[in-house]
Amino acid sequence: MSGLFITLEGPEGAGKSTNRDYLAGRLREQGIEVLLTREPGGTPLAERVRELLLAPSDEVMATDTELLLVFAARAQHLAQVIRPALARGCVVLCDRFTDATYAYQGGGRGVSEARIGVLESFVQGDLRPDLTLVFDLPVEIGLARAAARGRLDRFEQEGRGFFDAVRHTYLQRAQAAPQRYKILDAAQSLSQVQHALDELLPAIVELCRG
Ligand code: T5A
Repeated sequence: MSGLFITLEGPEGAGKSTNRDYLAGRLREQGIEVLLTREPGGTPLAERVRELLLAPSDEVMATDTELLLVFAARAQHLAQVIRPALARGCVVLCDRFTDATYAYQGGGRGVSEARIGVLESFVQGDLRPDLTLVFDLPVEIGLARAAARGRLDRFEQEGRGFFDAVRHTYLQRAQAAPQRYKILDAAQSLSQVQHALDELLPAIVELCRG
C-alpha cells in the first residue's frame, strides 16, 4: 500500500492550519484515513528543532544553520511519521514542507535552488508531495493575521521584502508545475476559501483512492 502526501503552503497567516483541519474533516467524512502533521516539527525531537528555529534570539542564526536545522527536523519527521504513515496507506496532510524551504530559505534568505536541491535529494530521496495546495494572499493581510495572535516569532520579525520574496517564490514554483500545485485565493473570507476547497474535493478524493 502507498498513501498520498498532500502539503499545504503559503506565506504567514494564509490559513494553512485552519484549512488543513477543514480538509481532514471532509476527507474523513469519505472514510479516508488522514494523518495531520506540520513542519518544522511533527515529532518531539523535530518540535524541539522548531523551537530553535522560531525563537527570537540575540545571536544571529547563520543562513546555513537555519537551512540545516530545517532539513534535520525534516529527516526526523520523515523517518518517524511521514514515511511510516504513507507505507500504511494513509493520506498525510502536512502544514508546510520543502516548498517552504525554497520560499523562505531560497526566496527570503537568498540560498540557491541548487543548494536546497542537494539537501532535498539527500534527505528525501525521490519523495515529493503528490499535491500541494498554495494558500496565496497579499503579504500585508497575512502579516496582520499573524500579528493579531500576539508575539511575533523569528521569521515574522523579518521585513516586507523578505515576505514579498517568499510569496513570489511560492507562486513561481506553483506556476512552473501546475499538475502538482493548486493555488487558492486565501485573501477571501474563510467560508469562500473552504468553498474553493470543496470544489477541489472530488479530485482530491479520487487521488486518495488511487
Ligand atoms: N519555515 C518553515 C521555513 O523557514 N522553512 C521551512 O522549510 C519550513 C517548513 C513556522 C515558520 O517556519 C518557517 C516558515 C514560518 O515562518 P508555521 O507556524 O507553519 O511555520 O507558519 P505560520 O505561517 O506562522 O503559521 P500561521 O499559523 O501564521 O499561518 P497559517 O497556518 O497559514 O494560518 P492559520 O490557519 O493559523 O490562520 C491564522 C489566523 O488567520 C485566521 C485564523 O482564524 C487565524 O486566526 N484566518 C482567516 N481570517 C480571515 N479570513 C481567512 N480566509 C482566514 N483564514 C485563516
